[in-house]
Amino acid sequence: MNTRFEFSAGVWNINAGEDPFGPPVRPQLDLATKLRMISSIGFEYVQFHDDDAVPMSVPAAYVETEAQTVSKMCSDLGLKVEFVAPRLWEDPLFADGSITSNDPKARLAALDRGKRTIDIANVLGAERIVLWPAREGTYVREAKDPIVAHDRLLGYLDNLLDYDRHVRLLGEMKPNEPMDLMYLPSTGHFLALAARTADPTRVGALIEAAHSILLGLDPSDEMAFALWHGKLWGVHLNDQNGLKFDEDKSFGSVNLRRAFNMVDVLVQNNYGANGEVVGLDVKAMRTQPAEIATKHLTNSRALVERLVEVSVRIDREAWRGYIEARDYEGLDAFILHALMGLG
Ligand code: XLS
Ligand code: MG
Repeated sequence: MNTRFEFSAGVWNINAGEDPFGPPVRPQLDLATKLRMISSIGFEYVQFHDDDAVPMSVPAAYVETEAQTVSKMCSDLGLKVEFVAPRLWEDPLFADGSITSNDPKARLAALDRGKRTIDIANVLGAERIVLWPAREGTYVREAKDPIVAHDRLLGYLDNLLDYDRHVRLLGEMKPNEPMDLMYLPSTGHFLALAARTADPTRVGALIEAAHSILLGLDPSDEMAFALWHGKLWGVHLNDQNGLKFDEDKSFGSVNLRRAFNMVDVLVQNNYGANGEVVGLDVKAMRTQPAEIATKHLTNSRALVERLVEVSVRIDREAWRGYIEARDYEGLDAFILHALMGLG
């Protein structure tokens, strides 16, 4: 069992509050300020998209030098880098997807970008590359050949595994948004693909709670499934109020019991024993004043830590007793009472 987690946040988790319906409401901050904020609230790790670390405008010959500058900024603040993720969804060239695009130019650009991401990660000291295949799906199903699409996804993983012999690839799957329908919508789909790669030992998963909820699944069961495979190499804890857009709400803010079950499965199965950390992919509300726009992160972390205490203190013998008696009504109330501090 692990009760001492290290925490990680993406630089995108400090933002100016823009959404698809409105412009920024807080000042746009530069990378150095965001890193200082993440470090000042006591987080041990930071996560980057490739262009958060090295903007795409930086010519190839200077990527390494620029990444070294970012690496120094992090180490000066005592921050370690958990992963780098290629942003394969923003460039207009990727409008129809990148890895599965019908346009060979887009597919080539996706591969170049994946390799560039690995180069950056190597300088930043991160062996994990997270793939959120945001546009690898369709707006209308007839637009792509699904068999070919899966071949392309497999080929992409194999190419990156071959490019760097140490890199680890973590699929972060999500069933929808921005596309209507995604290929490989769940962790299970991704792990089935991983098993067919040239080196399955270097392909695993990062599970985001909100994404599991969007699938209609219980995130703690999804995490348990990946743990059982030895493949849970990252998590994005957050919350989500039902089947709507990806809300990235503070951890536990919608469903405390669901949050407890996630923490409990991580604690009881020694998550973190191989260097895994707890990522919080949460978004500050648009209403939050700039001076206090890190509370979504600090509150989420505090909640994880409190739920770790619940997981440690809960009376496991009483819990087992309810199971043995097949008194699931009793177990139901027992868990609720524990979460209310009455247990
Ligand atoms: C979006 C994803 C994204 C990834 C990193 O839904 O959660 O933020 O975590 O690319
Ligand atoms: Mg995420």
